[in-house]
Amino acid sequence: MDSLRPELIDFHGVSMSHYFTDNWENVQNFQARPDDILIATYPKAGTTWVSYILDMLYFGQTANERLTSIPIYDRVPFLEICLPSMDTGKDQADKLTTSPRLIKTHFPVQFVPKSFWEQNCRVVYVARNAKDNLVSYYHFNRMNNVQPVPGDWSTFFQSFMEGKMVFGSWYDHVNGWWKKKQAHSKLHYMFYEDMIEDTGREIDKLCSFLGLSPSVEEKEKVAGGAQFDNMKKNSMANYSTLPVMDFKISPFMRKGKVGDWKSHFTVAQNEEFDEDYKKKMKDTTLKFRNEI
Ligand code: PPS
Repeated sequence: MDSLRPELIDFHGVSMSHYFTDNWENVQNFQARPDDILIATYPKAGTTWVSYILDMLYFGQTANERLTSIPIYDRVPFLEICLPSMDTGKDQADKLTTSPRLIKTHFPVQFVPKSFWEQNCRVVYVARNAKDNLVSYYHFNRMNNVQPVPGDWSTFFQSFMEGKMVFGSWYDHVNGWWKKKQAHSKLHYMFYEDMIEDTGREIDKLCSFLGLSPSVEEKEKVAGGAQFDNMKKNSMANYSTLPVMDFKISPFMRKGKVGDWKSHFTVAQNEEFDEDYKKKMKDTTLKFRNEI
């Protein structure tokens, strides 16, 4: 499996791995439809959680078989992914028969295929505080054989601050999408921490953005199914069916918490991180919560 591990490359000024750039031309030419919904995130910010919620909101009532037999990564294709001996995410998205189509991307905003903007599609962006995002990404790279070798914790910690991660700098990503929100009214920018604090409230906000009005029972069903413990034991949501991941090293549904960074950062690392963070985030109105 180690032979699958890619190197980081510089791609149009963003650190990437070839698994997400090999299909670049086709992905850029992807034809979005006006009712497509793009779920955009920096890796490990809560993509699967929000994908699962949207999928349940749209199809949870009508398509029981979908929930019990199709893994979330097939229900919500990952647009730019291009792995050996698997359908590309772009082909998977093209083959979707649902309406709307739910499509996942980790692209920084400038890489998103232009048809999503031309078609004025709805976009849901999920952001997570940098410290927990870093920790989650570290464990993900340890267990996922199609991610670069993470190195030890302190190496990974430095690389994160330098933006040397697949999909580039967290700082550029969250800020790039935040700026886009000012220009594109159909972009719902949400936070992992808010979801942890009050999932029901965040589902309500999502529904109002999407123009959905589920019954109280439907909403409770969605919120219940999307609870961490339930998703963790649901083989259609927990990625246990994907062979490139080694759950013996770390599970995909790992902790699902705000503040786990405290059990990873040393005091010195925390100070270094905060100082660097202030510089990188000085010009933005975007605010994160590292604890709730
Ligand atoms: S990926 O690979 O980028 O698509 O990963 P992504 O889904 O964005 O992020 C994975 C992290 O989200 C946590 N997660 C959840 N937290 C709370 N509740 C629910 N239901 C939930 N589902 C996924 C998951 O555990 C990963 O975070 P960590 O901190 O590693 O546990």
